[in-house]
Amino acid sequence: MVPRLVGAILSLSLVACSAVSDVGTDGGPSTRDADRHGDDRGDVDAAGDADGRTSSPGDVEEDNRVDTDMDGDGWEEGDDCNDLDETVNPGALEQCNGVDDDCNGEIDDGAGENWFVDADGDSYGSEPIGQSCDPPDGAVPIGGDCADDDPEIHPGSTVLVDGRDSNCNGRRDWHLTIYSAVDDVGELCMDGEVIGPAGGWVEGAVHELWLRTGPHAMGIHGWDTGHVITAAIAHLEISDGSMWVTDSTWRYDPDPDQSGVGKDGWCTAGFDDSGWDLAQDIGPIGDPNNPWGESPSLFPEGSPAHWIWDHFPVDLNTQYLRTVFVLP
Ligand SMILES: [Ca+2]
Ligand SMILES: [Ca+2]
Ligand SMILES: [Ca+2]
Ligand SMILES: [Ca+2]
Repeated sequence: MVPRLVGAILSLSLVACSAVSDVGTDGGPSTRDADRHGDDRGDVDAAGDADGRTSSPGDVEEDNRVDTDMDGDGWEEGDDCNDLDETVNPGALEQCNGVDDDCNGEIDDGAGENWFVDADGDSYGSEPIGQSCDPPDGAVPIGGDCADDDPEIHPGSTVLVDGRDSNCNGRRDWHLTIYSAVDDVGELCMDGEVIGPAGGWVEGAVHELWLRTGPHAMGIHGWDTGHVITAAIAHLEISDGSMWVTDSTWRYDPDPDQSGVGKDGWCTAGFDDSGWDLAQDIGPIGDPNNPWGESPSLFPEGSPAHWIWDHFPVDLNTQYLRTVFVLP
């Protein structure tokens, strides 16, 4: 109540003074100085509440009294639950400070962090459990754990978990096993990177690597040391049983000696291979009509992979074969 009394006394004293002088800047009675303060300002009763008193521009209430804003925060003392503290008023943001900052009658309400249950203790939560200044038991301030029963799986995880989305980015990790062979020699690439020799036709080669959900390109660059035949065979599989093998859907570069821009990115999924031709199927492993017998020996038993090549007889000493496959 003290601020209201001070305001009233102040206003009364101004009224008393104004009776002494009421002169405008032209020396005569002011036509503007309605409050008779003798200051020639356009003082008006802003609230229009007919209380006969001037006040600050904030006096907009029809309450017939002079409103005050002691702390200058724009909220008058009738609305400001602490008119001596400019950080406390109905427009303030509630903070975790033990004070009712926004004058709604509750302390620290709606302040603090959003908390999440973290069932597997990896510091990332799943289910939101609301906002508060103090963390509920076992809660963490970061959500996004797409597997809250596995501490190896959370946003930012660098652990690879076969068949799972280990870093919660919507893509699963897959461990691939790739069997390949080339007559005579060659190299294997995946998504633009050479991953190693493709293996010779007698045994072949086995490579293991990790890839994530989405499209990937695999390429085989092979060549024949005798300029007679170059052919290739490959078999990729993942733990859910999906497999991709060489067949007549693969494509080969009809102009394999072309280098430079024409070959840029040939082993990436985004490469436009519409100008490449479909490979020719020479038959599956073990086909008596092909020259390789049961080879290559490292391939899994019963592999449905087929030997493929670009054309026969080979009149160039090199071939590029590629395919794009999509991991689930
Ligand atoms: Ca105030
Ligand atoms: Ca509050
Ligand atoms: Ca967790
Ligand atoms: Ca987890």
